Amino acid sequence: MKFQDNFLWGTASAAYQVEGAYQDDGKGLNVWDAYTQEDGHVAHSENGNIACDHYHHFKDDVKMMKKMGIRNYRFSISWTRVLPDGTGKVNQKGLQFYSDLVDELLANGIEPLVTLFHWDYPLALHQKGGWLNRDSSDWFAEYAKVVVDALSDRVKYWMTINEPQVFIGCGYAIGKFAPFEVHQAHDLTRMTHNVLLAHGKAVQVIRKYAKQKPTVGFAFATPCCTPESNTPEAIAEAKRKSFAFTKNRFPFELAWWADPIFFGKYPEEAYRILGNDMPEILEGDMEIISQPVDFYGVNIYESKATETEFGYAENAYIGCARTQMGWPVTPEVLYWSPLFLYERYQKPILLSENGMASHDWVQLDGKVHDPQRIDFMKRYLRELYRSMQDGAKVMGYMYWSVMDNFEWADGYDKRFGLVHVDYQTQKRTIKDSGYFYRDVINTNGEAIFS
Ligand code: GCO
Repeated sequence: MKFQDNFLWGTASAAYQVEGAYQDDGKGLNVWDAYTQEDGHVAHSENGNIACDHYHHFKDDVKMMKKMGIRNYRFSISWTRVLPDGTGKVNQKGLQFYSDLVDELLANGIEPLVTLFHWDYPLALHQKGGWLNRDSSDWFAEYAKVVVDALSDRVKYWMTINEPQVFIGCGYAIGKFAPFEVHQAHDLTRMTHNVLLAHGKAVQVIRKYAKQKPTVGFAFATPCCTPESNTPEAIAEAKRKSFAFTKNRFPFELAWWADPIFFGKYPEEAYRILGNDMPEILEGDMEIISQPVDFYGVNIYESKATETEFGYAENAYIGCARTQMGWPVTPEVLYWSPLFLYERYQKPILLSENGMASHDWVQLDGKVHDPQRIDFMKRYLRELYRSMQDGAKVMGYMYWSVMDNFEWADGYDKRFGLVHVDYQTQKRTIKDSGYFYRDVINTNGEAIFS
């Protein structure tokens, strides 16, 4: 039992979570840089100033990936490393870092997958209104062009934005992520519309200026519900809930963000529920937003099996295995979610993130034994395999994350990596799961069945 020959086996990271070097070589500040200097936003008042110092360790980090047999690496570009003010002047040294990283990856037989935006929004643009400003999509398109010009001779795979549900939801609705603001629906819908325009314009830029045929998508979060039983009714209900638009969940929904891209319109229920809070849609907007993409990138960690219209039925997971994040271990989500997404949007799925945080440490023998993560990967990947057998078209799987890193509001406590990072010394130690993943990749999936 193997995955298809061209299956993309990889791992993922994001600039702010790993790079550090937050003021080096002309980099401008982003909202995470700026606002996490204030205490109280992040656990232990930590920030990403240094993080894994990947900016200075990238060569060793790529060697480490090679040692784990990694074939694909999804990383993001820090917008303000490339354009310190978000637009205008290009910082050649910042651009060079990504060019060198791409070269290093390719020289080690690792295919790069680039995410243009993974939440580190330029401070200078935030001060001009950020995503509320109708010009924000043009700012993003300008940035996208700079990156595409510099890297597309070597980079084929592109993701525009990562989890808009989460950076708008956590950043501007509930104030948990930078810039730690709380806005009402009227603003949030406008931000959404500008983010979607930015996505669409970036797709246009990539298609127009890429130096080789690009494969373009995004990486979305997904509130995916799984059925409580295998009856047709339970399956239909899980599907309905997965794509439902509810006032309560807004703006964390799936269809709110994906329907405009694939169907050129917001969900019907959104008009009914949001009324006058719906964004202003100018002529031509929906055409820009619904530029064809090549794949549906999705980050999936857990099922929202019991989520109701009114929130979470907490007791449904009593005693259930949970990761260090407190997320229930629900591998069946990798069976149902790709099937539901593929059926609705008819695009190949890229698992752009999946993984777990656990209480890992370097043990007395100098190794990191993380059997839970190995078990987690087996269980989730077996379900993914089953999903593909039953018709979901899946291009690849990117384990989150290549190494332990800065987990946003949770700081450094939560360890998602295949590689352990000692933040005092920057020493890396490949965990048992990193070696297990090497076997998975080398056997094209067979190792998950042993
Ligand atoms: C996200 C982000 C990652 C997180 C990961 C674990 O999707 O939330 O892409 O940056 O670190 O998902 O929470």
